[in-house]
Amino acid sequence: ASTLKEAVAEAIPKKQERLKALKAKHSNTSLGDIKLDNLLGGMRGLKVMLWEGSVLDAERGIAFHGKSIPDCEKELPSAKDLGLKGKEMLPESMLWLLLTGEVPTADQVRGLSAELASKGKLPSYVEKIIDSFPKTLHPMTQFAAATAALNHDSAFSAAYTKGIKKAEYWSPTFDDSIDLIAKLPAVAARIYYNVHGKGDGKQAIDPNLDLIGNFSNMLGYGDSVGMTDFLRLYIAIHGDHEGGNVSAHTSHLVGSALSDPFLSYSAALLGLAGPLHGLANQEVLVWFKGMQESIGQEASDQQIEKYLEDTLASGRVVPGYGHAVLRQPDPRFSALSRFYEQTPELRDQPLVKMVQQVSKIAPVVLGRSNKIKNPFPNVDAASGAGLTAYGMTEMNFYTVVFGVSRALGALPNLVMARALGLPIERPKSMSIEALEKSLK
Ligand code: NMX
Ligand code: MLT
Repeated sequence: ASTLKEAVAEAIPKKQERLKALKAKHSNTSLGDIKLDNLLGGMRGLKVMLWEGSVLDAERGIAFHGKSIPDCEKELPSAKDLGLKGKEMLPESMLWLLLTGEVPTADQVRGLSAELASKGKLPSYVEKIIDSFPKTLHPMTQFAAATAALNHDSAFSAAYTKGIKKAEYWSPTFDDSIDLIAKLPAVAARIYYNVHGKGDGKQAIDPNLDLIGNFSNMLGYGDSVGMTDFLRLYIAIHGDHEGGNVSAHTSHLVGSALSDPFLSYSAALLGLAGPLHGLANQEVLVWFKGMQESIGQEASDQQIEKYLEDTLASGRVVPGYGHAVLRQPDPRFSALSRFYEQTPELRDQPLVKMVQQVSKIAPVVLGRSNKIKNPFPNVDAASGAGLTAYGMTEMNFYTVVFGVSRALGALPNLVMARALGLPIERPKSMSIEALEKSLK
């Protein structure tokens, strides 16, 4: 296949066959029973959703079609492989892997980058919508609203109105998904310019650059190879975290009503904007700032320990720590830490040093609580420090960067859900009275 769409078209019949075989043999096989704890505990652990891109293991962390982050770093075409400045894997490579299960060649990635660049410019009505938002409106609210507004030109919506057959749904869903992934950097950069005055607000998209090379230019960091490469790594590893997390699940749920990819992903962004989910990367910086103001930049381990204890005692969460599934340090945290250690200009940055220091103390303090199931750092504990060190100090923009990334996983799932003909999601809910009666 030379294009991603051709590769997806080749992958789909095989998936359909495998699913058909599973259904024929196992439609009534149990995948586990449901306890009251599952119903009241946010459905933790219930296997109730099909999601192809990645699987999260509590101990080993995320695997994208079976590949760990270090595997991806070794195997996926990188900036260097495409002759670009930098060396990190490209989010386009990750997108290809997530959609097809295959590692693309450098040429395939180059073609995909060019396609994304050709579709990256925003229609002027969306620019006007973004420009009309008050600077004080949170960037994530702006991001979700602008993303929803892009559905004006949805190929899926138009095809559905014309009466497209169910077997063909995946094709305009794919077209919308690529269109949206191409435009998210421009939406984000326009918001950054309006709210924080950085970048030049224009969408000068270079057809020979990768998605993140262009994103970095639009944000005003194009001269920094370090920042551009950091963004590539950041956006590649935040792309997918199986299907049950709030943003991914939201896009799946909303998409199951056949809402188009723009609407489905807008809804996902609104979930990502919550402090227990994507906004945690902003919260971490707020927490760090509070700590620096209270105990200073050169705080001792004992002072940090006390600050962590005080946070817990005040009834707040320590942002960047804990996880609903993981029971070990998040390999995405480790990947970012490795990047910091291997990058001389970052290694000694005060915030980077503090991230590393806190990551050794917090697990001990959180581990003393008998209710916190995972005392280890998640990705959000590390991600803001790199952005800050490269000059992006505006922490209310961090979740937008996460939001540019999560589309890489959420949108392929929508394509696959339509290719596999998955139905509208509609679980059963129970009232207390109904539970009392059925559990007597
Ligand atoms: N600080 C303080 N308390 C915590 C923390 C933490 N970092 N993590 C869990 N707990 C508490 C949790 O609030 C709950 O308390 P209660 O019973 O009083 O409601 C108790 O420990 C049990 O929670 P868990 O079963 O360990 O975690 P759960 O699966 O419910 O939640 C998170 C997972 C990620 C929401 C939770 O660990 C948290 O709030 N962490 C801080 C926010 C954060 O970093 N979120 C980012 C997640 C990654 N992402 O990018 O989305
Ligand atoms: C994510 O990346 O979505 C978070 O780690 C949250 C999760 O997986 O539950």
